[in-house]
Amino acid sequence: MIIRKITLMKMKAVIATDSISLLPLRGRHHPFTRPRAATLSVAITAYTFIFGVILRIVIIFSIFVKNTWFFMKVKENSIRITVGDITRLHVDAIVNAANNTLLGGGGVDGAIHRAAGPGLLEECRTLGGCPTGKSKMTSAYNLPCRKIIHTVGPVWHGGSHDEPELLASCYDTAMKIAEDNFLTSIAFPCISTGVYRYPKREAAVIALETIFKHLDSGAYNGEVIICCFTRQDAEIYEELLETT
Ligand code: AR6
Repeated sequence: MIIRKITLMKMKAVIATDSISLLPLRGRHHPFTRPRAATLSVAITAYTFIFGVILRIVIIFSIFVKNTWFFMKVKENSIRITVGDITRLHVDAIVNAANNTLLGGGGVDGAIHRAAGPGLLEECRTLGGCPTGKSKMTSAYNLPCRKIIHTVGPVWHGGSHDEPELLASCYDTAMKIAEDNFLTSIAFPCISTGVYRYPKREAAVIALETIFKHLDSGAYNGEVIICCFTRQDAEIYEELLETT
């Protein structure tokens, strides 16, 4: 019994040596060990090749398709409220509350154009404007973010002129652009609540509902920032988030 075990161990050792250096040993081997060693070597090569191919597919899929690394999220899906100037944020994209011409204006639109520089206006001239409720993306020029998503919010006329649907569509189309371009951090101002006079609380409810729809469905992977210009605006969002 002990002798058999030792013999078996020796045979395994021979096979292992064979698979490492098969060519130099050719012709000197026991007729039974050579074919087995060759089979083992072929099997190892095949497994290594298949494993390599699978690994590459996983890496390509995770980076380019799901924007993840080995199926782990690069950034946690989250929503954050901040107070300040949106033009200073180091994010993948900031959203501009623009008008139909996309050629600049006051409020956050004016701040973004001033900070981005003349290159932004030049690019915006090529876009042919934008309908209310829709969004278009440009480069960010001198801004610290990578992209600007311009959206056109509705002017408040009392609420019976499709204002809620149009405002929801602003957040929806901007998020869709972020998803299509694999952006993982996006900052929104409080669209339509300045010059366009949309009631702040109603606007915040629509903003959160639409953003959560994208986060919950998994369509968007990353961080969403609501960049409020005043502390009072931020408190509206914080209150709503606490009660949901
Ligand atoms: N960073 C963050 N939020 C800001 C900033 C800033 N730098 N500046 C203003 N806000 P508004 P609208 C806030 O009027 O109501 C423009 O002329 C502001 O406090 O900029 O969608 C366009 O060209 C408010 O909460 O946009 C259009 O004609 C929010 O941004 C029109 O105004 C939106 O206010 C669009 O009106």
